[in-house]
Amino acid sequence: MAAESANPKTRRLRALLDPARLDFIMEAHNGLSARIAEEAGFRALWASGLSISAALGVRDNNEASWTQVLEVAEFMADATTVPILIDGDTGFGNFNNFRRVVRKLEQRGIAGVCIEDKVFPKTNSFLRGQAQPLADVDEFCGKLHAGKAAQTDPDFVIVARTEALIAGWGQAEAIRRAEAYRRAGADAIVVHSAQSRPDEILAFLDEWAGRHPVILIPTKYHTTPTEVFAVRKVSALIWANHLMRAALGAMQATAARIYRERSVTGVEETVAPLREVFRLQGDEELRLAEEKFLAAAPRRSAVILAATRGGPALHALTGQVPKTLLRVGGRSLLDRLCDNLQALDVRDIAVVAGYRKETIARPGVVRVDNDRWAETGEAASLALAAERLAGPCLVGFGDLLCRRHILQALLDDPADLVIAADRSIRRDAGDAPRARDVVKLSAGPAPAFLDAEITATAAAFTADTAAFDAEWTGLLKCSGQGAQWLREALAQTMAKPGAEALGLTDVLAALLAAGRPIKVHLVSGDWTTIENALDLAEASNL
Ligand code: SPV
Ligand code: MG
Repeated sequence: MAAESANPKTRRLRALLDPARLDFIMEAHNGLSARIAEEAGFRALWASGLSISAALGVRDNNEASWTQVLEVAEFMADATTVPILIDGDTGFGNFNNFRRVVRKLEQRGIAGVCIEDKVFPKTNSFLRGQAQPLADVDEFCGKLHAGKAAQTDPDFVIVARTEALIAGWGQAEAIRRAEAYRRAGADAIVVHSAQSRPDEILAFLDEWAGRHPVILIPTKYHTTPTEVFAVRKVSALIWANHLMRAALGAMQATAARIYRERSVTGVEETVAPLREVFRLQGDEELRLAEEKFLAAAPRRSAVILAATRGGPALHALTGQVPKTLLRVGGRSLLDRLCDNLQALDVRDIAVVAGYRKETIARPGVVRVDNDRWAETGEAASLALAAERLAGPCLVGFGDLLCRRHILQALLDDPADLVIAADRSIRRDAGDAPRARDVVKLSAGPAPAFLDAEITATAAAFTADTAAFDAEWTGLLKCSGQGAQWLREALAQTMAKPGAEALGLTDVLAALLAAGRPIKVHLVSGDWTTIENALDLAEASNL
């Protein structure tokens, strides 16, 4: 007797052949149905040729190639811990093809194969059964010998199935063939029947007298009580196609109803909830693995401040929507910003909304409401989203239009706090400064084409731009540490008298006052903010 296998699946399938206990092998036809069958309690699975080909939309006539069937069986094996007995049809060729099949099945984690004594290409036994030719007994025995010689796992199971009864060759021929296959090394015998009564099967079992393990497929004689087979020491019953047939009926009814009702609402409560789909797919395992293995790559987030309507110069355009929904080139400022952020792998985006907040509804973007937008400033809006300031995080204004490279440069910068500022301060046609927020740089403006060593030394809103070196774009990037500092500075700022009206430059000033260096990434154009209709018209030049 060969040594026991190290493979628990083949060991369990071999143990299941024990005639002392009747066991059940459940059909499955893909990874999902295999997992469902295992969860129901089945200790082994039948990779049915009929069900797999039906699920693939082809006939059970070897229309799917054996490697295509093997691909399906591999998904089933990956999805489960119980052994799979695969329907090997006629062995997919002669002894030589079957040898290769056995080796490949072992490699793909399949515990056993059942082959039937018909000729390639076979037809399902319940179709024109009497007309189907049987294999030559000696040729089939050679195939069994070759398969047994090819297996490397001592517990891999090869089952021989005779179709003698279905083909109308009678009891004696069924016994003769089963005995020949036993002698050729088959680990168990399947004797198949297409009759609705079990008489010919029971007659076979009586004459066979337990000389070797027997497996039955009671698809047609299904009303026979299971106990009848148990007392006759049948090793296992294969429930051969019932998950495929159950799915088929459910799909037909569901498709018809959805078509009829022109809506999916009616079926919503009869179909499986999505959370059950995700559970069966094993999403929980992936979530835990992500926690374990993705820790080094924190998620990038962004908070966009977009609570205001914009100044009176924009009121003609913002009667129905907040400023951030003004369109440039057919797309809103908010969509443009979010598209760019998402393209840069920023997954968690929150928008602080106030004026006409209900119009801000972008899938995948969280809305944080500032219902007191009319009386409060930027710092108050950001404070409402304070708990979202974590990890690499970008803060910006909803009326910003900028090219993606500016956002990318900030996100890629490892400094804890980085702002983007433009060396040239915006002026209007009459040369009057029209910058919103300005910063003073540690290195002064003139030679400062590169930003490596430049930090901000002051940040303020002022009409006196002469005292400052650059205009702040309104973009701030924080590392995890920077986000913590920002939350602290925000809390300090909001504790000040009159805090409700304060802006983000006040928060930047609080950061600087607390000794937190703010790196300045210098840009030259490629961004703008929208203050009036002319800005909007010119913005499409960007
Ligand atoms: C199968 O499930 O593909 C079988 C069993 O071979 S039967 O359909 O009864 O032939
Ligand atoms: Mg089959």
